[in-house]
Amino acid sequence: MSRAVGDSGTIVVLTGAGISAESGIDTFRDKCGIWERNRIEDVATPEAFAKDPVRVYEFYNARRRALGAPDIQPNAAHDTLALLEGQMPGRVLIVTQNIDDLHEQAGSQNLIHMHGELRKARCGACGDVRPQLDDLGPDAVCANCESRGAMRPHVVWFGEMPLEQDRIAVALDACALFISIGTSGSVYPAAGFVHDVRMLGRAHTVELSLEPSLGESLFEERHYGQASQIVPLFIDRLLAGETNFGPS
Ligand code: BJW
Repeated sequence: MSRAVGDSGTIVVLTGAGISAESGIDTFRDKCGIWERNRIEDVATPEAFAKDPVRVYEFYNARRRALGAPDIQPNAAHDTLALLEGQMPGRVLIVTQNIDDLHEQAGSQNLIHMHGELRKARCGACGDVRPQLDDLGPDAVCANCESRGAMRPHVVWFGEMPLEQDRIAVALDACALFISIGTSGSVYPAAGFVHDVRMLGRAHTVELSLEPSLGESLFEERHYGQASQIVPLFIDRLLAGETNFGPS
């Protein structure tokens, strides 16, 4: 039986790099994306960090510095999702694959960073996670356990377990509406969420992106264009009650 979003149904929004593209943050797999300039094996695996930590530190330091530029601001898609949460308190969860903090800057509060956060560092020895606004390097000392050289970017590399999977699974299980925004659908487990939701058969599934993802055919509703345009359009319709996702 499907659930109506209009009364008490919950919404899970999965976001990817595409939602931040118009804010000036590079995507990974588009033309001129991050993986065209860097090999994953060199910068985004635990093995890369073990082999050449300085290179990996510098990869993330450069991205952290870029994120701090004054012109990097949330765009209308981030803003609209924060507005949606404000209009439907307690009923919207954003699960972002992004390590930028543009959702927070826009005002979203119920948010999971499943691939970590660029502005945090984690101690590999004790697991302590702290804000990290400056460059990180091999001499950093953990403020909790005082280990030297164990601090790493608080990000999830290939082969590592994404964060808060249990909480995400509960939310996917309960949701009435699943919206995927600006992700290519190439990285698991996020790429499999739409399949998980469809298997349960209770939620309406929507893809909003610049172009069809690898999982395109699993979405019941699809709209393609710039996130700053298509996300506000879709959310406006949702808030106006102009969408009908099934009987309540
Ligand atoms: C716009 C737009 C605009 C542009 N408007 N749209 C099952 C099957 C096969 C493989 C696996 C599997 N399960 C696990 C794996 C292995 C692996 C994996 O998925 N490999 C694939 C390559 C096949 N997954 C993992 O290793 C994950 N871990 C895991 O599964 O653990 C299980 C485990 C079990 C037991 C023990 C241990 C572990 C971890 C994945 C970590 C991914 N990390 C990265 C880097 C994070 C830090 C960083 O940022 O550096 O996360 S990789 C990178 O890809 C980053 C992103 O979050 C992620 C997804 O990318 P995203 O967001 O989709 O970006 P793009 O560039 O791909 O797409 C952008 C989209 O936006 C495009 O579609 C554009 O069209 C669109 N767009 N402009 C709207 N203006």
